[in-house]
Amino acid sequence: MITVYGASVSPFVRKVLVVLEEKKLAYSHMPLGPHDQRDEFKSASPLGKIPALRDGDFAIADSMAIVSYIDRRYPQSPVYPESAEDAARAVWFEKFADTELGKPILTYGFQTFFGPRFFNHPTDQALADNAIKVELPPLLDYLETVANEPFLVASRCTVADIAVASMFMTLQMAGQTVDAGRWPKLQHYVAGIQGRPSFKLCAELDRKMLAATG
Ligand SMILES: N[C@@H](CCC(=O)N[C@@H](CS)C(=O)NCC(=O)O)C(=O)O
Repeated sequence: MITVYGASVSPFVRKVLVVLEEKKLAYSHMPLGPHDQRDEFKSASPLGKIPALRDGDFAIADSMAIVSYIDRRYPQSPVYPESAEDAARAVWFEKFADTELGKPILTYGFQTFFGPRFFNHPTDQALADNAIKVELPPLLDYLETVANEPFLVASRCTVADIAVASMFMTLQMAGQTVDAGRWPKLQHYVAGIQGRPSFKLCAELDRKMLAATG
């Protein structure tokens, strides 16, 4: 049985949960936070980061490594495309979402929402403003040029869409949406991916967790 460690409010955990849902795999979920001290998590995540995954005797951390494992171990409804070109494009978008797009979104999210709410961390408004007003817009300008279809790569939902839409869900949790006046194609594209049942399930998990943590 697959076990996923990590709360769904993390965009990286969400990515893994959505992949498992899209592939219709059975799994159990332990919605713990980073640096949890339980042995079964610590032995799966050497740096204490979420997500981590265990599948029988095998354990691995990092969403990219996890999704790569899941897709090869359970090949049904693959989230990485077959052709060399499309597979490379999917990895491009996955990495772009996790790192370049993630930097301003996670900075903004931590400063304005997650830090104050979960870590008693005061907001640095200058840092938050710089992330949302200076760092993020050029990245959205780029995405606007590629968000012409329902999917970014290969005419079906791949890890590219899952990683990008997952990161935008974190931005939404911090109270910001993609401005449809400035980035209309991107806004429409993100709404389409987030309308999938796999994303709706994660949104419900987030809602329940936020309700439970007041
Ligand atoms: N590249 C990693 C990033 C994971 C990550 O940074 N997770 C955050 C939560 S969103 C975390 O555990 N942070 C704790 C830390 O950095 O010590 C992945 O894709 O899984």
